[in-house]
Amino acid sequence: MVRFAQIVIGPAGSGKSSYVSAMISHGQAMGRTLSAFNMDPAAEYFQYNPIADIRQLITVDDIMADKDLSFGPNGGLIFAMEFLLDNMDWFEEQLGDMDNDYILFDTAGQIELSTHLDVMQKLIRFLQSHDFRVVGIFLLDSQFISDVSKFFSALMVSLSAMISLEIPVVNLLTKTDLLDKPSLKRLESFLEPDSYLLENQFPEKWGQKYRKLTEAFGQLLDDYSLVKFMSINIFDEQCLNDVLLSVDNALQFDDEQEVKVRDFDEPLIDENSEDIVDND
Ligand SMILES: Nc1nc2c(ncn2[C@@H]2O[C@H](COP(=O)(O)OP(=O)(O)OP(=O)(O)O)[C@@H](O)[C@H]2O)c(=O)[nH]1
Ligand SMILES: [Mg+2]
Repeated sequence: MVRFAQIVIGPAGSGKSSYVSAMISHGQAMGRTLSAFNMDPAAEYFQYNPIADIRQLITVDDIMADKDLSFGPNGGLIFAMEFLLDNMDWFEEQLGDMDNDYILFDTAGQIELSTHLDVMQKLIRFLQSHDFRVVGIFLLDSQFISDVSKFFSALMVSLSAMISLEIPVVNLLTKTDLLDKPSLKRLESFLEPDSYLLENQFPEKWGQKYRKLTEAFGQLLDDYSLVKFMSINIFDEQCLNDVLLSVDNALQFDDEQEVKVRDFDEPLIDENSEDIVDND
């Protein structure tokens, strides 16, 4: 059995739930079945219809209302995710056991779940041990390109998530429908960030003070080409198609489909029986 998972991560408000919703509709339009699993215990609103929802197990509101626990929203979220890890039989039941299943996991905005806590890593290991091929989708609001130091810090978050999750990651710059023409043009140079971009775009003062750090980070990006972005406009079907293609590639989704088609076709190829029909 083989199944496919997209783990959608990214800072708060980067467009994770909107991406999941747009991808599900796009999949439907293409005749493909993509499903959504809501993994955000504090979610209030999303447009898709999930096959499973962590809020059926636990919500951050319930935790915050518990006087004995007395957690705020962030502590509450971490508590909820750890509660999930203690209840993996519930998670396993929700996943079902459908061969070739393709699930998008919509996660909470607290990126620390993927960077320096091991919650997401443990969930990914669990999925992998249950026949899932897993890819991370890291979303970043394209507004970040207007402030290079914010973009620089987001690159480090993406890199940190990639390293700690140990899965292939597709990085997406979201909400490009909101960019004007000059910003769209500027966006191009951010898709493959390298030392040249970092050196040339940094505000002079910051650049001088942290020049060595900037150079070292730029060198890392150049040497390993670790962080590349695609831009995504969720209102553009062609763009959704391009992104889905890249993600499918990372998951080696198509290889699996070809094998399945061949498996199915093989019994129909029977040259002898065609000869018999011709002779008749
Ligand atoms: N114009 C535009 N707005 C978007 C897009 N994606 C998301 N938004 C808006 O940005 C806001 C946040 O989007 P969400 O999809 O909820 O973002 P999220 O990452 O799931 O947010 P959290 O779960 O709170 O971390 C909402 O108001 C969306 O309508 C986009 O591609 N274009
Ligand atoms: Mg969301």
